[in-house]
Formats: sequence, C-alpha cells, structure tokens
Amino acid sequence: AAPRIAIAGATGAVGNTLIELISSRGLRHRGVRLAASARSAGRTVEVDGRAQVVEDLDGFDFTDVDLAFFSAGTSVSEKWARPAAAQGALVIDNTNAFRMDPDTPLVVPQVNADVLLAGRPASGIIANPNCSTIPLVRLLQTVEQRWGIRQVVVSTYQAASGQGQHGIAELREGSALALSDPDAELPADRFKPALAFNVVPFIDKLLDTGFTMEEQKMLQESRKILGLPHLDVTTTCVRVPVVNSHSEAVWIEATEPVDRAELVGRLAALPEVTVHDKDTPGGFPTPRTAGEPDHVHVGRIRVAPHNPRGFWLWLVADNVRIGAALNAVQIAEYVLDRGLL
Ligand code: A2P
Ligand code: 11C
Repeated sequence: AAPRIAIAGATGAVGNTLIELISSRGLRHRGVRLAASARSAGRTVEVDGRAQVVEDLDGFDFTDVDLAFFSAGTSVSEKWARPAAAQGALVIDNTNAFRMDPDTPLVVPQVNADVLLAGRPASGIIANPNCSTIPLVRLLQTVEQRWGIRQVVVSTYQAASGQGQHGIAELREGSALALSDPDAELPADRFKPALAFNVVPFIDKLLDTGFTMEEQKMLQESRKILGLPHLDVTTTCVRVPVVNSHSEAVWIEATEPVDRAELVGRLAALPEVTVHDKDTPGGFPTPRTAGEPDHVHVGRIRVAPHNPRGFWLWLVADNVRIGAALNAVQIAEYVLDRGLL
C-alpha cells in the first residue's frame, strides 16, 4: 500500500522542497502530515494543491506514519527521530545525527542504494549525507572503479541556503545593507563574520584537529558511502555569498594515468550528471547558469600535464535538492519501488 508520510521541518528550505518534490515526482502516498516547531503549528502549507495544517513536532504521533522525513536540524533529529522510528515509521534523516551510526545506512541512491536491500535498518533510520558530500561521491565512484583513487583534495564554495531560510535571508539582508552603506554593520548570526561580499573558510564548528565539522563530514561520509574506509579525502570548506547551489574544486590523484576523453565519457554517462564539455571543452557550470537543477554539473575537467594520474574538475550541485531533499526522495522511491517498507 502507498505509505503515510510525515515531514518534520516542513516549513524550512529543505522541507518546502520535499513537499514540492513529493508532488512533482508523483511519490505515491496516502497523505502527507507536516510538522515543525510550535512557532509554525496551525499554519497551513499547500501539499499537492491542498492546504495542510502544520502540527507541532513536540507531541506528534508517528504511529500512523510509515515514512518520516526529518529536516529540522541535528538537535531536533537527535530528540525525535528514534522515538518516531520506535513508533513504526521508517525515518529518512537529513541531519548529521545518525550518519556515522553503524546501525544506520548512509545512502546516496546513485552510489550505494543496494545497502538498503538488507531490509529495515536496525535503527529504523536511513541517513541522508551532507550536501557537499553527495555530489562528490557521485563522481568519485566511477573514478575509483576505473582508475583507483590515491587522494582527493577538495575546496568547497558553499551557498547560504546550506543554513536554510534564515541563511538565505541573512545573506540578502546583509547584501542590501552593504550596498546602501559600505560601513554598515551587517547581520552575522548564521554566518560569522558576515557573508555579504565576503568569503568565509569556516562551516559548522571547529574540531580539535583544526578541521571543521563540515570538513570532517566530507571525509567520514565519503568513506562510509563508498565503502572505502581508508579513502584519502581532504577538504577546505568555504562559505561564499551565493544564495543556492554548492560548488567544489576537486583534485583527484588516481593510481593510474587517466585518459581525459575516457574520463569525460564516464562522467557524462553517470545518471543525472551533466558534463559541460561537449560543445565547449573547458566549459563550466556556475550556480546561476548550471541549468537542470536535479543534475550534478561538472566542468573544467583537466588532466595535469606534469602528472597524468591527477586531474581537476569543477562541480556545481543544488544543495537543497541534490544535497538534501531530492536525495531523500530518491531514497524513498528506491524503498517503495522495491517493497522494502
Ligand atoms: P519553524 O519554521 O517552525 O521554525 P530551515 O533549515 O529553513 O531553517 O528550516 C528548519 C525547519 O526546522 C523549519 O521547518 C523549522 O520550523 C524546523 N524546526 C526548527 N526547530 C525546530 C524544533 N525545535 N522543533 C521542530 N521543528 C523545528
Ligand atoms: C551547509 N552542509 O552548507 C551544510 C548544511 O550536516 O546536513 C547541511 C548540514 C548537514 O551549511
């Protein structure tokens, strides 16, 4: 039977996109209930063209829910995802709360959906990776399979929407203020220092290693998703004043020399990947111009003349869709299509 769905965090940037994708992709269901904080309880939001009342997540009964998407932040998932799973819902969690939990699969459907074939996870939760990890591993898998990966070095250029609607609002507000008065004090709540007209090499919190949590996530999650516990991935994660879509400059050193034409062909053959190279070798996507929002966009593919095992690429991916809501909906589609619920 079609599942009864709930969305925790339904009023947020990812929640809104989940609602849109459930409709536009025709995910079958027997109703979608919405939950958010007490601030939003009683508000209505359109689902499949019908007004639906938002409920308070605190006290929300999941016993009649088959599939629950959580996108209300890590602390909210830490509090409510296990109780929801205990009440019988299969949880697809968009936060960092359970990604490294051995009883919770960490899934990018295009890469490792087969881990779901083992049946309902022991935790009752399937974790959705971080938005900067997802597009990266979708490209790394084919490189590993064909040439082997020795090391990956990544610099990210991450959009304000990674911090949800408040992040977007803070960037817009700060940008308008800075334009009207170069000396204005800009809002710096989600982003410190202020993001407008700035570039900030700091996302999430600082760890004892000197890396940020965002940087650590990219390493640990890539290893778990690809099933390569020793994969050498190192990153610098940077916030840039872009509203939506993360970009990444990726250096990959393979274990064997890489033929550029074959590399382009293999990347272009991946599902839901667009390589910007066919008509314009050396072409590139940008957050504003990439096109199809449900594809990972790749360009600037160049093998190093001094080291034919190494190559650079540039990727752009919509972090709210590919990096969060779309990945979660594609997990749900996989689970439903195979009768795994
Ligand atoms: P609300 O709109 O009521 O604050 P975003 O990532 O765009 O900031 O969205 C965060 C989502 O998580 C929103 O739907 C928000 O609801 C929800 N949320 C935040 N804190 C809580 C909480 N303590 N309990 C339930 N939902 C929460
Ligand atoms: C950002 N990557 O761009 C973060 C947002 O672990 O799911 C997602 C945080 C997470 O700010």
